[in-house]
Amino acid sequence: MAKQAPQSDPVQDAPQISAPKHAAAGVPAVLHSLRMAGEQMSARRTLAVLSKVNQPDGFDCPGCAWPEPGRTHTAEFCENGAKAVAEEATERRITAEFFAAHPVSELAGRSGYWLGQQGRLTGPMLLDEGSDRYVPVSWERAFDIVAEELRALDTPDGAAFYTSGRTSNEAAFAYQLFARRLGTNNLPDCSNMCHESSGSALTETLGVGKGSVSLKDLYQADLIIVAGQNPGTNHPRMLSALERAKRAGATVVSVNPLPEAGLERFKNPQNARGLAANGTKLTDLFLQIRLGGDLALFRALNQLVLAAEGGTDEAFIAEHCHGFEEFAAEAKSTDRAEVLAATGLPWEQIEELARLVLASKKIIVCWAMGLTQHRHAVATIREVVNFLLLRGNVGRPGAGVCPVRGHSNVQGDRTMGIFERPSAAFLDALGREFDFEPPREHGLDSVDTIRAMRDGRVKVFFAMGGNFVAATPDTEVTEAAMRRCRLTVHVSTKLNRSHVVTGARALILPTLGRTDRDWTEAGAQFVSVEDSMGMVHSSRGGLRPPSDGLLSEVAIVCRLARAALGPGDPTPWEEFAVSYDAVRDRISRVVPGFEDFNEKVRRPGGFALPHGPRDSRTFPTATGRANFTVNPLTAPEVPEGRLLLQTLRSHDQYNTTIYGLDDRYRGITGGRRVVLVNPADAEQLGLADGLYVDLVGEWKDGVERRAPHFRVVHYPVARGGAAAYYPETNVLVPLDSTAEISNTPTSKAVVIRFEPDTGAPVG
Ligand SMILES: Nc1nc2c(c(=O)[nH]1)N[C@H]1C(S)=C(S)[C@@H](COP(=O)(O)OP(=O)(O)OC[C@H]3O[C@@H](n4cnc5c(=O)[nH]c(N)nc54)[C@H](O)[C@@H]3O)O[C@H]1N2
Ligand SMILES: Nc1nc2c(c(=O)[nH]1)N[C@H]1C(S)=C(S)[C@@H](COP(=O)(O)OP(=O)(O)OC[C@H]3O[C@@H](n4cnc5c(=O)[nH]c(N)nc54)[C@H](O)[C@@H]3O)O[C@H]1N2
Ligand SMILES: [Mo]
Repeated sequence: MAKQAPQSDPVQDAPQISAPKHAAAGVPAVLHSLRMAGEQMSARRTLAVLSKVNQPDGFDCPGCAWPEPGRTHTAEFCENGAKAVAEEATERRITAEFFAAHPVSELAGRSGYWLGQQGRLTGPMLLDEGSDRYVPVSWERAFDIVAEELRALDTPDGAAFYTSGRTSNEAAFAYQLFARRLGTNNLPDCSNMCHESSGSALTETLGVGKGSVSLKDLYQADLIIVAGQNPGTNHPRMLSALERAKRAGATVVSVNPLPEAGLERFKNPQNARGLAANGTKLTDLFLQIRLGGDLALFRALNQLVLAAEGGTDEAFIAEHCHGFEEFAAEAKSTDRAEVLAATGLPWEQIEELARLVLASKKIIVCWAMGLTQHRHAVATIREVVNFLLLRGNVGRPGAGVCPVRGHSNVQGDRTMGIFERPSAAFLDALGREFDFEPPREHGLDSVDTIRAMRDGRVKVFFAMGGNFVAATPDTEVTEAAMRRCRLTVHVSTKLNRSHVVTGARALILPTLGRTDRDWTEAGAQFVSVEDSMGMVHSSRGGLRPPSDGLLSEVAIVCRLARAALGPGDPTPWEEFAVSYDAVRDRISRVVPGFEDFNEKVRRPGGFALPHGPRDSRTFPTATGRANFTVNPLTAPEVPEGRLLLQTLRSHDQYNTTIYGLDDRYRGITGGRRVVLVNPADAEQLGLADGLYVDLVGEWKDGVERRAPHFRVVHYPVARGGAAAYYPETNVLVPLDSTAEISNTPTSKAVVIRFEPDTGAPVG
């Protein structure tokens, strides 16, 4: 029997606080994930689906982008992967009756959690102009509506095509081809809000905007620095890799304003040590840095390495690098007082880390949103690259850059051409293969898309997955921008906020997820994905789809393309829709590294994409060498009486999808409207633990941004900073507050003040 979703909105925000934990995973994690799965589906289905996660004949976990170890394992998933699977494989269903019973105006008052809990979408739905209810619509009519609205635009640039990072390589390739055939590079994606800063910094310095290490490198490293990342929650399988690295002798350093439980100690539920004892201590040195202090930290480290006798790899620098002299002059001038102020760290700790660095031959730096979502994020990551280049830690085993990607195929989508600023080489190859002239003018990223919708320049918004209005900054501005559109369309698996904040007309196009079987006239199809370390492999779902009314993402793109481009378009969309091999053949001729794609993707475990810096120390940069860069020391400025807020994830959510209200490791349950403040700052600001306050954003545009009704929690965060969950706090992130160069919203650096709880409605 289908599982029933709760009818009333269960979110009663009443946070309960207990002491933070000091270890991650272990048996409670396993039990928790099984309980969550049990709420969504039968025990038989749970077993059937979980036995196929990350197995060679199964599907790629829709959770994070952390790679799978080569050999197969009895269970190659984690607690949060199991939650991601259960969320998708749920037996709950949303039918036409649901939409008949719930007008959009009512759904707009529901929490994101409630919307997500209603189950899988089962048929295409249309919200017509002036109507308050979604009604069923045929696929043909739905595609015709999109085609009509696209044709009504003055220019193809009046449309934007967003992608979230779960979309397969095959769907992504077809999707970008469609957009470019139509004539626009408006291909914003979630990466714009995520690792864009990493891509910008790495492309400039190393020539490839991706990580340069494999799992094997991690196991061989002497020193692993994990900065601005919470793997215990967001990449739990990384903990097994760190555990293995530690057993092989690695030292692990974590740099974070919060003592995250997952990094402190790990109880691996898959081995005896994890089941019985206290688990493995992961972090050898914890640097509790101030928000945004990482640039200063790496500058100080570089200064110390430069000052140490034999500290640098001179041969590597001479042979492979460019710009060393200018960089070194700047780094040597680093002012200690500025470093201490920016990092909040004792100088002895920085020296201790420098000693570890000088004692290590092979170093890897891992990072995620704690580094990428700051105003000076690109400069910070460039300085990380300087740090690694100094001692030759790029392009040899056990060493390199490791930006840990978020969505399970966000890296692959970019490889497939989901990018508003494609390279000329990519466009040339695409144009050659499909015999057309792709648009050359750069398109809009996520932030610029919001501006364009706000200003009436973009009138059709199309999303391949994701939850754009909830994931983007400045919620009120973004929602108003969406409402100005002529048409908003979402290809989705589950209901979310973006379906109920719409343009004049709106469409929901339900699609197959990773866990679903995908059959076409040509037989069983599979798709492919690329993980955070550049490994490409196949993914094949096995479950019966939630309804017969669903199309795959590939089929949706192809049928839409035909409707919009007309019968005269020479692209074989009909063939692509039924045979993903046909799409892969084209990819193999357009995207470097995908030669013989159809053969290589069928190898168990898949194949590795080439990576010049990693494979042969060749650097496809503007200078043809690895570039040192000069990054003036800056840090966020916070006026008296204010704190800097970072917006982060709880243990019980996947981005805007809320699984539950249990942030177990941080000891916060039963509610999400909490703000974590250091007790010493709290005392100065008169913020008693348990007090309810409004968070008020301060930004130079003078606009008041208010997030009402947050419970103050005294928590060991670094001084001067505060932390609260995303997406509840996105209302506070100004649209125009973005990172230099990458244009990524500064979600980890929002200046706030605290005001008494006004009782304003919680949005
Ligand atoms: N279960 C689960 N898994 C996920 C996701 C999810 O929501 N749930 N999301 C996926 C996605 S799309 C992504 S991008 C990743 C995100 O993975 P993370 O980047 O780990 O996610 P955040 O919760 O944003 O955590 C940021 C971490 O950086 C720290 N931090 C914040 N500011 C700074 C700073 O200035 N300096 C330093 N050194 N540290 C800082 C925070 O304290 C926190 O530990 O996870 C992916 N995996
Ligand atoms: N304040 C703040 N804002 C942030 C961040 C932050 O740290 N702080 N992090 C940013 C980051 S790193 C990211 S990546 C973005 C995330 O932004 P998005 O990727 O846009 O958001 P998600 O919440 O991951 O999207 C969830 C929705 O995707 C749909 N979905 C799930 N699986 C599939 C599928 O297989 N196919 C299709 N078509 N749809 C599917 C479901 O309908 C679900 O509701 O948010 C960013 N926003
Ligand atoms: Mo992300």
